[in-house]
Order: sequence, then structure tokens, then C-alpha cells
Amino acid sequence: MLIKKISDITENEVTDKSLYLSRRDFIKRTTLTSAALAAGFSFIPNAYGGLNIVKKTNMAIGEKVTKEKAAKSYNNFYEFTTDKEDVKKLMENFPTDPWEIEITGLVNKPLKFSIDEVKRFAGTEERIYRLRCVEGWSMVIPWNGFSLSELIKKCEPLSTAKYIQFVTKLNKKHMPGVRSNVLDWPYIEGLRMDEAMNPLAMLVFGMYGDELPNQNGAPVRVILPWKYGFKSIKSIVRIVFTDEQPATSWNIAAPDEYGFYANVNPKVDHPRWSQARERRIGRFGKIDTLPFNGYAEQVANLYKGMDLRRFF
Ligand SMILES: Nc1nc2c(c(=O)[nH]1)N[C@H]1C(S)=C(S)[C@@H](COP(=O)(O)O)O[C@H]1N2
Ligand SMILES: [Mo]
Repeated sequence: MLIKKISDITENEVTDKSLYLSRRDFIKRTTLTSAALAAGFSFIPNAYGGLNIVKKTNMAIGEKVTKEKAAKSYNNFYEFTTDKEDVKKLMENFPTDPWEIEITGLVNKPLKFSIDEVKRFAGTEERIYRLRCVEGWSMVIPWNGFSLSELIKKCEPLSTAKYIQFVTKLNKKHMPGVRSNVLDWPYIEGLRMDEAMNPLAMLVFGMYGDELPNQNGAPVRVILPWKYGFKSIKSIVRIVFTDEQPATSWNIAAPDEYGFYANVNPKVDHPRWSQARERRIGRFGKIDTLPFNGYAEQVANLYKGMDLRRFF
């Protein structure tokens, strides 16, 4: 068997089911064996960090992963505060257990799942993705979870379901930020169904091999690496399948500044600042922003024939 380094694993393999299965078995066995040897145990419940990772994909090849500490202490979570460095502390007592995700709207069976049930829908992967905030900074983060499509398939959406809406928990007692009217609460986001089904779209419950910290959206969020960070909604409690384009918090707040699509696009500036370059957290200077944040090959076809200036 040919053993590839993580850096050799290409994006194509996100969709390659046969490779996925063999790699999954392979990684499971090797991590167990080497970990077992190192620890001197015959039984290792979790092979890596707190999560059992069965597949690794690097979608930011050649780039340094952002320091874990930085990724976990510089956060946008407006329900708590607009100060990125204060989110973590303000969320210390945010209750995330028990937690249910409710699926409603245009589905065969409206369902409720606990987080533990959701985690068993597919093998937990690690995917290194760039995350580009609309404010002009970015990080490279190893996320843990699996394709959002795995959850969608479980819900059997009707053929009339053309969009999917996500809703963040609203907990007034624990969320001091919702006293401000900077956004409409709860925080809501949405995707077109084909965007949500794209293999890059990820349902995330961990990062750096461990459970998602509160400040990064515990217990479950989505990560959409080709879109500006505000689309990657945190701490989700409800998913609604609809036949109409759903409203989104940032679009309601400032429709001229934040569109529904929010695909990373260096050629379309935000009305108040350029989007051509970005500041990678932990690096000096700025780097060029890439169309679709570098994931054009995987997602550009979703927007064929669309005027990306109009549908920003
Ligand atoms: N519910 C909710 N989700 C949210 C936000 C928020 O304020 N509330 N901020 C978004 C923005 S602007 C960004 S850049 C990312 C930041 O994710 P991170 O803190 O894990 O890096 O989360 C997004 N998801
Ligand atoms: Mo952001």
C-alpha cells in the first residue's frame, strides 16, 4: 500500500469514496497501533486528542497552521461581545450540554438529534481549511467533523427544499451581547441547497483534535471555507429546509455590505474597505486574497453564469 503524507493528500479525495474508505481503515489501524505501543496500552479509546480522527485532508497545503492558542482566543461571536479577545472569557460558563439540533421545514421527517447522535453519522475527519473573515484577517485551522451533506442526507429533504437555514441558540441569560441591537437575534444564516451539499461544506464539532471550545462555536457549527467567516455560523440549534432564500443576520443589518452569498472575492470590495489582501494571523505583512479563498476548483461551478458583483 502506498502511504501518502498528509501534505500529499489532495482535495479530490474529499469526494473519493473508495479512497476514503481504505484510508479510513488504514489510519484507524496505524494510529491505534502506534499510540498503543507508545502508551504501552492495548486499548486506546481516542487515538488523537479527544476525538477519533479517521481521515486527514490538508486544504491549505504549504501553509502554516495557525497557532492553536490564537485560533481559540481571537474570536467573533457577537452574542457575547464585539471584542474578539473577550469572547473566550465571557463564554466560560456557557452551557452546551445537553444540546439538541432540531431539523424542520421541508423534510420527510422533522427530527431532533443530540450532539452525540449527530457525531455518529459519519467518521470524524480533520480538514485543514483557510478561514477568511470579511474584516480582513484569516487563519489556517484544522477542523474536526464531516461533510454537512452527511447530516442533510439523514433528514431526507423534500425535492422542494432549495435552501437551508441555520439558527444559533439564543440564551439571553448567558449572552450579554444580545442586549445590543447590532444584529437581529438569534443569529441566522443560510445556504442554497447545492452549496450545502458541496463536499467542502463542513459540519464541525472539533478543532485541533479536540472538542470545539465554546468560543469557536460549541457544540456544533458549520465551516464554509470559500465564504467570508460570518457565514460559518456557530452553536447551531435549528436547521430549517425552505423553498425560499432565507434571511441572514448580517444581510438584515447591512444589506449593502453583506450579501447572501458572501463568497470570498478579492475583486469585489466591501463598501468600506478593500478585500484584495488579508492579514494572516501570526504572520507579518499581508498576502493576496484568493477567489473563493483558494477553493475555486471545488466551488466555482456552483456560481456559473452568475454576476458575482450583483450576487456578492
Ligand atoms: N452565532 C454566531 N456565529 C458566528 C459569528 C457570530 O457572531 N455569531 N461570527 C462569525 C464570524 S464574523 C466569523 S469570522 C467566524 C469566526 O469563527 P472563529 O471564532 O471560530 O474563528 O464565526 C462566525 N460565526
Ligand atoms: Mo468574520
